[in-house]
Parts: sequence; C-alpha cells; structure tokens
Amino acid sequence: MAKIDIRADDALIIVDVQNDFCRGGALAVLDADSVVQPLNALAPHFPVVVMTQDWHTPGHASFASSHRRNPFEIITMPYGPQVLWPDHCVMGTHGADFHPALDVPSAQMIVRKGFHPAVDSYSAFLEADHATQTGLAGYLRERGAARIFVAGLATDFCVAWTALDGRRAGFEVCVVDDACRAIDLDGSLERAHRDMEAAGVARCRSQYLLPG
Ligand code: VGL
Ligand code: ZN
Repeated sequence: MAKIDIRADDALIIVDVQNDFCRGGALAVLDADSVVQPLNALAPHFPVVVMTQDWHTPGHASFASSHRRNPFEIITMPYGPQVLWPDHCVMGTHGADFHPALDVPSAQMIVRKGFHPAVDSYSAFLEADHATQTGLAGYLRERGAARIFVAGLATDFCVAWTALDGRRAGFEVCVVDDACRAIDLDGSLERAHRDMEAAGVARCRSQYLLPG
C-alpha cells in the first residue's frame, strides 16, 4: 500500500472514544483501548479534526431498560429496527467522557449525538430517523473539507454509519482500520464492511498516513 498524503481538504472524524465503550465500560467493545494510540498519533497531521460523543438522555429509547427488555434484543421503532443496548453514554456522566488517554487538543469540533430521547443516532451526520441532521456536513463543508478519514468506536455501528452517511453527503471517505474496533453482533462487522465497500468507502491503515 502506498503512502497517503494528507491534504488541506482532509478531515479526521474520531468517533465515540468514550469510557462506556472502553475497558470496564457499560458497553465495552473488545480491545477498544487500542484505538487511542493511533488516533493520538494521527490527529496532529489533520487540518480539520472532529470528535463525536454518544450523548444520551437518561431513559433513552435505545436502552433495553427503557423497554423492560434485555440488551441486544431488537425492537421496531417508528424509524425502523433498533438494537437495544445497556444504558450507556448518559449525558454528563463519567461513561460519556472521552477516554482519559485520548489526547487530541487539536480537535476543533465536538459533535454530540443521540440526545433526542426517542431517536438513536449512530451516524455523526444523520439521526436514525434518516431525516434529522446533526450539522456535521455543513460544518465540514464550511471548513473546506472534501475527504474524511473516519475511525474510533464501533466499526460496525457508529463508524460505519458515519462513513456511509459521509458518502451520501458527498464526501470522499476512508475508514482507518487499525484505529477502529467492532462490537460484531450477529455478523454486523462483515455486513458493515460489505455495505461500506458497496458505497465506495475506502479503507486504509494509520501507518500510511503518518510520516516516516
Ligand atoms: C454505538 C451502540 C450504541 C457506537 C453507540 O458508538 O458504535 N453503538 N451507541
Ligand atoms: Zn449509543
């Protein structure tokens, strides 16, 4: 694989590197903490850096506890199927804070998502109702970004949905594989990779973006 030159119209989107998705968290993703080092290394090289933060109301509609159901069951919401999750990333709690070792002082924008009580939002662009915009597409366009590199947690949910909606919004998109980890629920990782490939989302590794 060849080096990829980072350009003035590139943006890095760091997805949901929060305590609840990391070791000991309420919805811990296997080996999640390993994304921190590559993300810390990548961020200083990007002219535009955005971090996203899953940010739910207490009793959020994506929580199994709100429906007296078990985590990882699937229910039908007005906007479509919804995986039910353990309570996680409740706004203002420690679980919603960024991983303590995530060291990205150059991040310029934090996009919070999933704060409408009745609607989930895996994507950093569009809520699960497929209609409500977060404002990220407009922000990136106004900052002059044309190509986005997406990484973080979890590959098969928030990273994939962000990458797919980024394509739909007209951005060139590349997922940085080694800076992502997956939940992998019933084949969701393989499905996410298939969907991303079909949509024209590229894949790369951080070593090809870093100098040296
Ligand atoms: C996520 C499940 C629920 C994610 C967020 O960040 O991938 N997954 N909320
Ligand atoms: Zn969530």
